[in-house]
Amino acid sequence: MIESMRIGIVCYPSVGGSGVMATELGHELAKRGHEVHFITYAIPFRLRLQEKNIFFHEVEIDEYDLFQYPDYALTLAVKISEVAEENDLDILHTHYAIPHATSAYLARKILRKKRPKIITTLHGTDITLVGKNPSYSRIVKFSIEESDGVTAVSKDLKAKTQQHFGIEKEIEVIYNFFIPKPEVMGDKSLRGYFASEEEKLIIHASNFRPVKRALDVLRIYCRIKEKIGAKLLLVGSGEALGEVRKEVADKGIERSVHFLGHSREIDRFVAASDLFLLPSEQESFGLVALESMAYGIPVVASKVGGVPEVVEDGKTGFLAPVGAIDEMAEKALKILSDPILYETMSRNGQQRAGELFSPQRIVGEYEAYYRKILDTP
Ligand code: GMT
Repeated sequence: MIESMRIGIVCYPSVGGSGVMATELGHELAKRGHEVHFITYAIPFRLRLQEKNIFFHEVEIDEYDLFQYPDYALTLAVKISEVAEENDLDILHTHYAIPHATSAYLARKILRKKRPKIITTLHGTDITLVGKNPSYSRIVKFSIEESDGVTAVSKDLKAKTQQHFGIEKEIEVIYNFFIPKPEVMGDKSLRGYFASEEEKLIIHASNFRPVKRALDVLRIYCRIKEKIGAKLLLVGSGEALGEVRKEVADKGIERSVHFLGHSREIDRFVAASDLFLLPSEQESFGLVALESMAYGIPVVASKVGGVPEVVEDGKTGFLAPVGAIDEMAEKALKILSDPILYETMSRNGQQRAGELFSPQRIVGEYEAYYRKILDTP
């Protein structure tokens, strides 16, 4: 039994895997008796404030005339220092390095008496995209090195962080976890709304940033549709959605592609589908792939970043090189037209999600890591 801790969590409250993970981790830690303080500019969308041991502290964003751009990093640092002092925090866990790890560093400098240990979890583009940008690079490296503990959501992200920043500091790999909703598991009731019984339902959900290669999703789907009846669900919104809509209109397939927009609960759509497509350019983990597997939905994804650590190629789905549209379509068709292969992959996915990426396992790893960092002078 691990003694209870007072933990501050800093994350992005908006839709996105890092914020979702931070929120779910907070819920699980609170259930285990720890006091969990969320510090961010809005209530994280999945946060259940009504639950025991959960607290929320809003960071105000002040828009002063002189500032052309509103500041967040500094007000966050001040808020972290206040919350840490008032609540006697043991641990401050920042999710996504920019600017959270830097604000945490500043907060620790402000504090005079007890300073919480800072743990930074790297999620992906804080290293592979934004972090690499020379305008941020030095401060990202500095903030990682100044954290008391650093975790990465995959072995691949750890390796990339070490290579790119030349960081020698130990980085612990702690995977993401996912808790499937029992009431959604196996629920195919939404299927009939989008597809007929003979048709397959393909899904993609993301923030539709260029890194997600949303046009590849559409093109893979079109190749599948040449061979079998299928409909496509696109969940989410973002800058790349416009070009997808245009191509859908150009091809005249408006009745086959359903744009569902932004959804806070994609579980029901995923569970009702037959296959998830994730042809991203870069993906440090691929939380949606894990979510699909947990609901027994096979995944066809690009072999990139940490995805091969989540999706077991040939067992819980198939992987192919980035941009290999024909190969991904071929592999999708293989899964969709072979009921025995489908069932096997579906079962394997659920088993893998439950064994390797369960909250019991991952939250336990975080607790042990917190304790280790607290015990390190
Ligand atoms: O980096 C992003 O694209 C945003 C970030 C997020 O906040 O959702 O996504 C990253 O973190 C997720 C949670 O750990 C991972 O599942 C995603 O793979 C990762 N995105 C990328 O690496 C592109």
